[in-house]
Amino acid sequence: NPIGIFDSGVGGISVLKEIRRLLPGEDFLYFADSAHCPYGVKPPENIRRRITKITEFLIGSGAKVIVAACNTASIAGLDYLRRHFSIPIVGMEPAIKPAAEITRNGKVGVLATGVTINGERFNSLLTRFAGDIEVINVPCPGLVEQVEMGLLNAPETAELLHKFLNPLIKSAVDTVVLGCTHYPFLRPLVESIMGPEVKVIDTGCAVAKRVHQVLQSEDLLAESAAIGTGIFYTSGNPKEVGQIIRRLWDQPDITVE
Ligand code: DGN
Repeated sequence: NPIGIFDSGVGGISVLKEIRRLLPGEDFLYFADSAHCPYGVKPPENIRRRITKITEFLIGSGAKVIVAACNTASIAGLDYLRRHFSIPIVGMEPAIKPAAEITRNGKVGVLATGVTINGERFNSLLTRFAGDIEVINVPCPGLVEQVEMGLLNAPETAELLHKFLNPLIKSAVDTVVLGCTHYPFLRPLVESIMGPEVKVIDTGCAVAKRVHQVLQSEDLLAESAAIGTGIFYTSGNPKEVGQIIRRLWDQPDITVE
């Protein structure tokens, strides 16, 4: 059976890539909720309603595990999903713990959506892991939309990023957390603005490892040695969204429905 993975849009593909790298034999179903993107400015109840529908769809299509490849959805509704569905659900969380471990000057910047930064789960992450570290949170409205349009390197995207990164440069952070699954696609731009001394981290790889652990412990790992199959679904226009998906998921032969 496939891994079911979803995001408000195409951002979760950054997580899917890590899962494919670690578990190439697994089939997947990816759901991009493009018609309701961005989640980052919506009331948490609306987000919970959407992700419940999507999870039902993925389970109905045979998913053996669900990956909420969206920090916003995980902050707003992971506990909720876990209460409502009995199959394993893996979620995202901004990389506060690793950032606290690697920072040398005790100053960390977090880029995420407003819902994530204001979420209770995020607050408890800070309480648990940030300790004495100074964490500067920057909500980044508009950035998800740039990625959804495939504008990974456009001047307007760079301009927006300059604006969001400016407070982090001023505070001299040495670590930047990409707390939204869309942002790893902007990593080259973030790195070039912050300079080589600053570490830029996300949790895609850790989440892939967690998926592996969960599948292993539930005895659900794919047995075939062949590369797994994948289907992309979108609540938006399959043609338009398909174009961006093909750019971000640079493997041939994909289906977008
Ligand atoms: N990819 C989502 C996240 O990780 O938070 C973006 C949410 C959104 O749609 N704004």
